[in-house]
Amino acid sequence: MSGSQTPGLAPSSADLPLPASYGDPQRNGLSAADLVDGMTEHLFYTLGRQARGASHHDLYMALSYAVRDRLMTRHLAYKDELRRLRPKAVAYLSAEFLIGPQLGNNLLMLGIVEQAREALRRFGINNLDTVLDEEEEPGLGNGGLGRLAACYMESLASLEIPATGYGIRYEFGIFDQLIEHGWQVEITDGWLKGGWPWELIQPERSCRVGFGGHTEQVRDERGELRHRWVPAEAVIGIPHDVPVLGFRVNSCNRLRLWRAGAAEDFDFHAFNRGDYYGAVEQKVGSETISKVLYPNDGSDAGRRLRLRQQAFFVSCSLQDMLRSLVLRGIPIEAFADHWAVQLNDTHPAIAVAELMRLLVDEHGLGWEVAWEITSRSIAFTNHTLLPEALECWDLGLFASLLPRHLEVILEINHRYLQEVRLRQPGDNDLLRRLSIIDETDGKRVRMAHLAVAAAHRINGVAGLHSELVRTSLFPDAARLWPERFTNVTNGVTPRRWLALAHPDLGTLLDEALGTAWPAAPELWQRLETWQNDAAFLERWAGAKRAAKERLAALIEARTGQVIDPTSLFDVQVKRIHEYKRQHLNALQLVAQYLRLKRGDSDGMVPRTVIFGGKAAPGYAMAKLIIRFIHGVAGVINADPDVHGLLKVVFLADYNVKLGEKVYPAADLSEQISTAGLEASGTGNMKFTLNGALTIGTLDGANIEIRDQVGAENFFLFGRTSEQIAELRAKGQPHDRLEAIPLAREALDLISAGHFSEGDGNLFRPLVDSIRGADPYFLLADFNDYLACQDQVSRTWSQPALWTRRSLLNTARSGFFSSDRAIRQYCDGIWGVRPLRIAMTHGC
Ligand code: NBG
Repeated sequence: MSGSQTPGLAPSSADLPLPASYGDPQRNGLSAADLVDGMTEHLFYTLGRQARGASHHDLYMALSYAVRDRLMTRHLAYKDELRRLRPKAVAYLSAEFLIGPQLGNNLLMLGIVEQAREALRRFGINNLDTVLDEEEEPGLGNGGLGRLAACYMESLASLEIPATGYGIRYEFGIFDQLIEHGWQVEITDGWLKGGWPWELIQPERSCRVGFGGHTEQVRDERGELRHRWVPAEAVIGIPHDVPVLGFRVNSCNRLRLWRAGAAEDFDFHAFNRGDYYGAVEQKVGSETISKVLYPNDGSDAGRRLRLRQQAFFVSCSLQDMLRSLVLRGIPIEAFADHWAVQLNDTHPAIAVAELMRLLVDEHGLGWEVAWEITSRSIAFTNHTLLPEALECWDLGLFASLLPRHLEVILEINHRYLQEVRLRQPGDNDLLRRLSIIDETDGKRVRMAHLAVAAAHRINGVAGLHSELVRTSLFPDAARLWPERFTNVTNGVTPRRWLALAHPDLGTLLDEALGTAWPAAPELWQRLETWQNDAAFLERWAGAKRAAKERLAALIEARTGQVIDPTSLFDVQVKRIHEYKRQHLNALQLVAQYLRLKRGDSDGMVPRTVIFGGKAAPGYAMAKLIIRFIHGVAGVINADPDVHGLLKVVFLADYNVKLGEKVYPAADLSEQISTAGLEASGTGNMKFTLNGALTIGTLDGANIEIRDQVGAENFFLFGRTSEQIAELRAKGQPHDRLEAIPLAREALDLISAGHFSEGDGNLFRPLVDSIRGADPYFLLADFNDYLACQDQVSRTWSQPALWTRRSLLNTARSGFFSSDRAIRQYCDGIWGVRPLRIAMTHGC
């Protein structure tokens, strides 16, 4: 398209100037001296500072800008290649991207950590971490699902797969957690306050999205009846792009996050009437769409706004994809050959209706052609079986905000159910179960059903979960269209979660395996060669000890608690939820405490039990669990009888940044969810990668972790998902507490107020839930859990054995690299291939 001109843009011509570094790795300035030059320029011109007197934050900003320049060189060269070769690309649609701090990661990706260290020394800084610590975490997600999206974006770039991540640029991300008197307090997360150097605003790529209004039918120029939507309101989506570079490759994708703005900043009609506040009102209303990330508390508050958020980012993203075809001269009919659209859970499921609307109403395609394109391009990942997390929208609310989308959905449903009738005539119950519109309790649109009706592939995120998706979540659809259902077990990126987070172990791996290991997990198995080599095991243990010392220092700085880095670090970090059973862990601690009080410390080893995680603000029981952990910690930590055998720590405000400190330091990973309820888990993989041993149930990806690392290197306990299902169906025995004396005593002690300064009522809801219906089966697994913890202690008392098992966990965790998962998506779902670019000058 050389020489062509888009209105308002400069002509694209080979004669126009390019930066000297463009497309040229040799002139790309990756030396320390180049970084110093870049930083100096940015300090001076971008930040308006002299190098003399620059603060740590200034230096963080300057280094980030200098690094971003180097990403841009690659990003623009990659974009040129995409424009030229027009390959198929992935569009990963997700309401959450928990990307974590960017600077350290991008230094690692570019391979310039040492150069950055040296550059900073020129500014009088001897410790890179002091500058890295300046970065505010972009908290654009709740937990696992959002972090998975970030790992996948990184792997896509590292595997050189063209991809865009589409989401929302929330002004306020997940709340910051404070702990006051043992209770969680939520603080607004102002991550943008100090400026965030990683995004580039692209106003000329803005999109317009409608809401409300009515629909009408009009005849087009060929006399055909067409639907037209006349929205009452329009909002503008403005792209904020974050470059995503792959590991030691030149492909640099992007995360395109949409910020909402008013279609017209200022309503002059209102202003001319003298109504200044009315004039800015619409602007304020539109901007609220991208203000805040919803914590997943299932509350009704703001449901309307949440639906607006979803429709907003999905519409902008699909318009953007369609525009990319137009710009590259590709016919709209070829959409599915150029875009693989992945729906990360149901939040973007409205894409099914929006793509149909855009293709039929705006681009004039026939319904059947549009449907074929939609279902060929869209695939859907389910991330949970918990009913409260499966989104449904009240029909009235839906109609008032998205009247045309509702018509489209009703038409999809009508045709879908016709197809079902043909396959299985006369089964009205089946139709009711499959219908996208749920009519059991007022009419509601079931977003998961919409996604299932359209998607050519539907996957769960671990073996057991995908099986349950087939057999219990969508059994009818899976019976009618078995070929559409598949599994892709989650993965995590070994770059951030090992190379970056655990530099000591990274150095050891560099020496043992060569520096390619972060992108070549098949090499990790070679570690087994050293499993009986005392000197190597000593170095392995040394790396772990270094990480533990760092975490101990951080805990002391944050909480004032002094912990012993030689004790067993027993860690449970994740969102607080009853199904994840942090309260099983805490109850077990009460039982251990009772044992110790009786002088029964046989076989116990010094342990530091570390918790971390946020509770959804509206989830009272989860917040009470946090309070309970603090109550138990307070008593145990203050009791001299415990003799240094037990210490309990709660790390406030758990996030990606803190995770990078915690995973490398863990000896034991607690993965103790009620079997059948954790879809996969990804924290479990990060621990394994870092050489922690797991104590866990047969749930989610724990099953595959155990298969990979070997049963003898995994502490297994608890009922299976079938046994839990059976117990759930036939009810649990009433006298079950009789068989678990330690649990009964522990519950009595809690009820007596021993962990709540004598207040017997404080933890009553928790105790009543366990003593009563015990919906998460703590008691069913309690004895087994306790016995398994004893086995952990016995193994810990044989340090050489423990270290050997730690090494085997890392050596055998290659399967859990997100590269493997992304390859599976590429081959089995998306049909996309890598696009390599070798950067040469002027490409
Ligand atoms: C979470 C599951 C985890 C899983 C992640 C990523 C949601 C809705 N689900 O088990 O609870 O690891 O998704 O797939 O956040």
